[in-house]
Amino acid sequence: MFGLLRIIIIHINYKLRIVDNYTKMSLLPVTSCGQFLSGPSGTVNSSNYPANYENDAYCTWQIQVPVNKKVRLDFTEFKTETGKDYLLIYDTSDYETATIVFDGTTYKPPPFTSSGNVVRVRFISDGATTFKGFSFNYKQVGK
Ligand SMILES: [Ca+2]
Repeated sequence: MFGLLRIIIIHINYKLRIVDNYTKMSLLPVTSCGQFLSGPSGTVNSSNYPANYENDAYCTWQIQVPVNKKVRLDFTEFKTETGKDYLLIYDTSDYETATIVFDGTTYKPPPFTSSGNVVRVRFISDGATTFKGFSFNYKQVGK
C-alpha cells in the first residue's frame, strides 16, 4: 500500500516538474513507456502507432551506440497536437536542456545527429486530444 502511494506521489512530482518546465530534464529514469535501445539501427514509434498515441503520455527512449560512434535520427512521420504534445531530444552532452523541442502537424523534425554516443528522446502529451504521433529511424554513424 505504501509502495503504491509512493509511486503515485512520485508520479505527481514528475507531472509538476513537467508543468514547471517541460524542457528541463531532472534525474528521471525511463518511465511509463519508452525503452533503452542500442545500435546499430532500429525504429522508434510513438505508442499505438500508426493509431493515435495516448493522453498523458510520458515516454523516454534512450539510444546508445559504442563510445566512438554517434546516433543519427531520421524522422519519417510527425503529427502531434500543436502547443500541447511535445517531442524533446536531449543530446549526449546535456540532459538538462532539450536540444530540440518539437510539436505540430505541419513539419517533421530535421535529421538529428548526437554529439556523443547517447541520445534521449522524450514524448509528453497532455490530457486531451491525440494525433498519430511519430516514427523515426536511428542508426549509429561516424568515425
Ligand atoms: Ca494532447
